[in-house]
Order: sequence, then structure tokens, then C-alpha cells
Amino acid sequence: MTTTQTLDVAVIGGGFAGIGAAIRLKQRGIENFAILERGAALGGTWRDNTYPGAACDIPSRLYSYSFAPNPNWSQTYSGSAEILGYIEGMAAQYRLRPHVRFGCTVTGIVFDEDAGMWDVAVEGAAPVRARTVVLASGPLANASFPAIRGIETYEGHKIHSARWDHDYDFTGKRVAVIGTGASAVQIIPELVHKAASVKVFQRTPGWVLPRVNRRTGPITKGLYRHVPVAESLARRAWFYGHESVALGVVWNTPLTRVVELVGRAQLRRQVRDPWLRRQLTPDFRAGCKRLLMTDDYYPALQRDNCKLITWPIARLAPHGIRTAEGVEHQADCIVFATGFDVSKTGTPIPITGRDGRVLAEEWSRGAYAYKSVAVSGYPNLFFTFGPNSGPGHNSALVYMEAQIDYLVAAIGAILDRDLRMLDVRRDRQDRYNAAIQRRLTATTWNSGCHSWYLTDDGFNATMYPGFATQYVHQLRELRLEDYHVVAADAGTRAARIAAVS
Ligand code: N01
Repeated sequence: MTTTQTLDVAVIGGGFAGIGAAIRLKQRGIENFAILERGAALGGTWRDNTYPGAACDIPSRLYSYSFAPNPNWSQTYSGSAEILGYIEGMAAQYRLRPHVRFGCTVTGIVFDEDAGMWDVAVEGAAPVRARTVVLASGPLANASFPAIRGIETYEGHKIHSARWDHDYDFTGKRVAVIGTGASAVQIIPELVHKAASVKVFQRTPGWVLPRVNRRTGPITKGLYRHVPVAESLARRAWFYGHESVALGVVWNTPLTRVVELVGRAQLRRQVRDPWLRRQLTPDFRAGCKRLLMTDDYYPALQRDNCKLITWPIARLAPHGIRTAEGVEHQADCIVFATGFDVSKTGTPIPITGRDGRVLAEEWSRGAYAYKSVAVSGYPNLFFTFGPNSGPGHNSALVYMEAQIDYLVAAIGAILDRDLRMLDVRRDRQDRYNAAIQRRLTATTWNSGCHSWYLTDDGFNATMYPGFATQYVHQLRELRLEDYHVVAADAGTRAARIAAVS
């Protein structure tokens, strides 16, 4: 195969992060880039998650980019269609379409050290060569069916929450829902209005907190449109409100008890039956798994056509779900709200760096990076939503924006200074990660529950143990002294090795 074009930047993924990176690259005057998107449309997780009730549990004012404010959000917590519209609107406003290559599945990237170039392999097409790569494929991109015995024998309809089948008519059907996480608690209140019956198979009850959603009236929208500073102040208020919650949600502190009191009060207020309350009471610290923000879930569970099943699932049978006590629950359709295949001990695509090192091997016991954005030995490669960049209490978009501004500064430095390599120093990376893992020991995520944040042996490669303010601050400035900086004309490889050691 022949190489078609050399890009300054290959952005892998056209979701929120890829779009944000593209906008900031353009604003920095960098135009020679492509967004390589495996799907047929932009939007990533918000393109894929179209299940009924899909919405964000972070207020839209904050779950958006500060450089692309939207005065027109219809409500506090907007639904997935409106969020997708926001993403598409940004792509149109910043004329990103000419940069997007749809149906472009990247199968691996290899660094050519002599040329200072990444070779990006693409399924069924010529490879792309790029000076820098932004890996923006997102952690929640691959829907995961659980490894339940007999899953292949089930003869009814199977739907995953992240790949909703809009052609399936739930009217009058017996539906089983497996999972009670963030997706399930949004789906179930919708399903109970259509299906004849809904059985909810719960493995672990989560902490449910109230979510007060309000429509945004025309006067407020007009104010935000005509007085942008009012919009930005509202965003700031949401931001600091969420920051204060970190004291009880991120760290396992006496304030975590206060969060739990709010959860218990919601349970007492919404669920009358003491046995059901007991079944729905979590046995882990609030925040350890993602908090579930909903006012509709408990009422939905108590409708006449809905039933909570807490017996463990033994296996799927051709016509339903068999639980451990020997009962078979017949179902016309099973909704798998069972989450995503989140790679914490590998890489989303094969990545080969300097001297042939393979990142999946280095990450086999848990992923790590420098400030979540760069990894030593893999120069000119930048991650969005990389290792230990997950927030438990604030908007992912705040974190993403900080990553994007940092990596655009790094890419700008590579292009402006004509660098062959910007490779983060191993000692800085090790020091950073030792501190991250030390700080994680005091967090709720590491307080003993099982969640998608941790590897099977309990390593937390996912979450950032701090305030969003701290995370943003550490990425505010690109410090070149944290990197081996190799000029394009540095000469032979041997000379470069001498230069970097
Ligand atoms: O997935 P999850 P999700 N047998 O992994 C259960 C984001 N999100 O799609 O808790 C039986 O949280 C599993 O049980 P347990 C958000 O970041 C955001 O709901 O492991 N049950 C759990 O109940 C979130 O964290 C929004 O014991 C099985 C459920 O399935 C992430 O997406 C909205 C099972 C999976 O819960 C994932 O959320 C929605 C099995 N074999 C999602 N396997 C916003 O509002 C799994 N389960 C921004």
C-alpha cells in the first residue's frame, strides 16, 4: 500500500474530544489535520447512546466547552439528542467537515523514529503518515455484553443500551433489564411506560441522589445570548458547586457520610416498602461507583408492571433468565445496560513507539501516563481522556478542555520549532504516577467496591484523585523541561540518543 498524505496531526475519533481538539488546532492556525472516524457520523458516545431517557447527569452549562458556549440549552440536564446537536453545531460552525474521514477505522500506529512520524494503519485504505497523533477514541466507545453463561442460547431480542434498536416495539412486551448503573436508571423509567412488564436484574444497588432538572425559560436564554458574561458566571457557579462536592465524593471523608445521608433520605422519601428499601441500599461508600442522579428511578421500580430481582443470574435460557434460586424469568427482550469494555490494561489500538516498544505490554498491569496526556517512549502522541483523568464529581468536558489546550500547545511547539520528537521524560512520568497512586489510596474509588474504574487486581488507572481545579492547573503550561526535545535536524539516531541522554 502507498502512503497518501503527510498530516501535521491525525486525530483519531470524532467524538467530543476529537471535535474539541480540531477546533483548538484550527484556532491555533493548524489546518493540516484529519479526524479519522470509524463511524458514519460525528458525536462518539452521544451518537451511539440514543436509548430512551439518555441524558447527561452533569448540567449542560458545564457539560460543554467554555470556548463554545451555548445559550440555548433547553434545560439544566439536556438529553442526548440536544447534546449531539451541540456537537454537530460546533463541527458546522468551525467548518470541520472537510477534515473528517468517515468509515476510517484505525488498526494501529507505529512511530518511525528516524523520520519523527507516526504511521497510522487504516482498515482497507492507504496508511496515513502524521507528525503527531491525538488519540481521542474515548473510554466508552465499545459496548460490552457480559460473559453470562448461555447468552448465545437466548432466542429473544437482545439490545445493548449503547446500541439501541429503535425499530423494536416494546409495546406489550415482557422486558428484562440487566444492570442498574447510570444507563439503566435512565432507561427503566421510560420502559415502564411502554412494556407490559419490566424485570430489573440488580447485582449491586448504587447510591441514588436527586437530580433537580428545570427547563430554561426564554428570558434566561435571552440573557445568556445578549450578556455572555452572565452565561459564563452561571457556568462558573456550577463548576464551583461541583468542586465543593469533591470533599465528600472524591475523598473518603466524614463528608462522604453527608452524601450518603442525602442518598438515604431520597430512598426513604421515594420507597415506602422497607424490604425494597433494604434491597436498594448500597453497601459501599458513596462515590466509589458513579453516583446515580435521578428522581424517576425509584418510582419506576414501584410501578405495578415493574419488579426488582436481586437473585444472582445463573444463566440465560432460550426464553429468559434463570436466577440462582432456580426460577426462570421469561422475557421477549433483554436490555443489557451492562456498560462498556473500558481498556485499563491495554490500548484501544496497537501502539508501537520508539525502539519497537509496545504500549499494550507496558500497560498490561494498568495504564499510566504523564498528566494523563503523554507516555514516555511514544513521542508526539497525545491522549484525551487518558489514564487517571476521570472526574467523579465534575464535568468531563472541563478535564478534556484542559487536555486539549495542553496537547495543542505541544503540537504547536513541535510544528513551530520543527521538532522530530517531543518525548516525555520517564523520571517525570514515574514521579507523577507515584504521587497519583499515593493520593488515590484516600479516595472513595479505592475504598473497596468493584467498579469499571479499577483493574481486576484493584489498580486505579482511570480516575484523577483531586479537584478539577488542580487537574486544570497542572496542564495550564507546557513545560518543555519535562520532555526530551529532539530537533528535526538532530542528525543520526546515535547522535539523537546522545542528545537525549
Ligand atoms: O454501565 P456501568 P453504564 N450480571 O458499568 C451490571 C457513563 N454514563 O452504561 O454494579 C449482572 O456503570 C453492573 O453491576 P455491578 C458513566 O461514566 C454517563 O450504566 O457491576 N449485572 C452495573 O449495574 C458511567 O459510569 C451517563 O454489580 C451486570 C451495570 O451492569 C458509564 O457511562 C449516563 C453484569 C453496568 O453499569 C457506564 O454506565 C450513562 C452481569 N454479568 C452512562 N455485568 C451520564 O449521564 C454488568 N452488570 C453522563
